[in-house]
Amino acid sequence: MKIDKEQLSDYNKQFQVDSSEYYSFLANKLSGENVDVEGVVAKLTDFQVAIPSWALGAGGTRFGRFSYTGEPANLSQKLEDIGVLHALTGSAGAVSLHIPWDIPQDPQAIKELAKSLDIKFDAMNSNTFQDQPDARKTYKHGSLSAIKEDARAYAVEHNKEVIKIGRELGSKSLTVWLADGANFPGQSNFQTALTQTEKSLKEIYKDLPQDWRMFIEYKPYEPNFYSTVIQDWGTSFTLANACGDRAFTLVDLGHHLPNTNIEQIVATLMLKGKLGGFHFNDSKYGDDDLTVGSIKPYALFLIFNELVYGMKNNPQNPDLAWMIDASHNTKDPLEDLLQSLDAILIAYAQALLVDRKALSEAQQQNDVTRCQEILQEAYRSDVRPLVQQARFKAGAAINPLQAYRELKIRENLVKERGEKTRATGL
Ligand SMILES: [Mn+2]
Repeated sequence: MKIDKEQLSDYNKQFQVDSSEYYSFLANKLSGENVDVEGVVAKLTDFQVAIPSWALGAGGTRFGRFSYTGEPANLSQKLEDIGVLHALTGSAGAVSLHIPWDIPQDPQAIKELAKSLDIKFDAMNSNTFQDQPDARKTYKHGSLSAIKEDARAYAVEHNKEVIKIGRELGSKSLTVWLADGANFPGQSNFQTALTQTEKSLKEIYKDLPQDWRMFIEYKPYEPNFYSTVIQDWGTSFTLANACGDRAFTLVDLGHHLPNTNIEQIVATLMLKGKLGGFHFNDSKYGDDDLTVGSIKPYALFLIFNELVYGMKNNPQNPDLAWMIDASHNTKDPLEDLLQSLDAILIAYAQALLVDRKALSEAQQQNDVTRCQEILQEAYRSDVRPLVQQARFKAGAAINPLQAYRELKIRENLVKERGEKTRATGL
């Protein structure tokens, strides 16, 4: 199903007056505080987040999966779902494909469909964390770090294949996340595993086209519970440096131990020009993959505060690849993604409002109270009118979630696809 602009502009009419009064009030207030309001809105309009192809269906846990009705049954339908999200929000203009779950059978047709929906192909994701039915080698004891040479070679070959598929589609980056690790002490030699991983990544890197980037994701535990080969940002950073200029660290919000200072990691990596990608989600305990901003919105704001600072002050760091990496066990996946997109833009808008000059002065004077107040002043601002204005300017829905429900999108998808379709994925 496709939403046309006219349908949305008709739908928006009922809110326009309210929304613009609300916006004018805030814009006046912020202009009085020397905020370039139009500049902020333009940045919000430009901000695009990739939707991963595995997030359009219901997720699951190791205890099971409950499908949602009207799930996309193939890649074209997944792109159509992202098209719906993009039409409603104006900020979901990219897809991140997972191989082999979403190998395009007809790359040209998929490219054309994506183009018609204004969707770009962001980072390609390889998968060496599970065996496929036709697998010739097993990843049971690791992939890029495996002690067996043939398993390593098989995993390297898979990543090269992913690059090949990505090239056909116009993607420019590869994300590598490894499940490799150990469940028990003594099971693997840490130094050997890291050495093998570095060798394997270098092999993949050799195959990386000149205009491509490689992102190395880290995670402290799960599915292995004693150790993970790429456990933290420092390990990823070391590997990225070993590979070369086009290899970067990727930060996934859920891939940290509780209370890790993620904003400081972001700042360090951007200073060193090595932050390549960013995966959004939220968590209470571990890699919970909950809706962005649903548990720790202040932490999200503090992270965005460093991202905004880095985007302005660190030309040595490339543009970032943004993606939502969440899972939806109980909610409608599209509603969940709309909530995440909203939370991302709200945190970004709040971070754009931080008075950096005043903050720097307060830091110079060691005025700790003032420093805290400056950040909280921005965080406590209701920036929703700015986000709504950005959407309105992009021809999207002022209130995407409400529009999604009132336009009965899920009901229409069920009518088109049936109750029992099931998205590919875990
Ligand atoms: Mn991730």
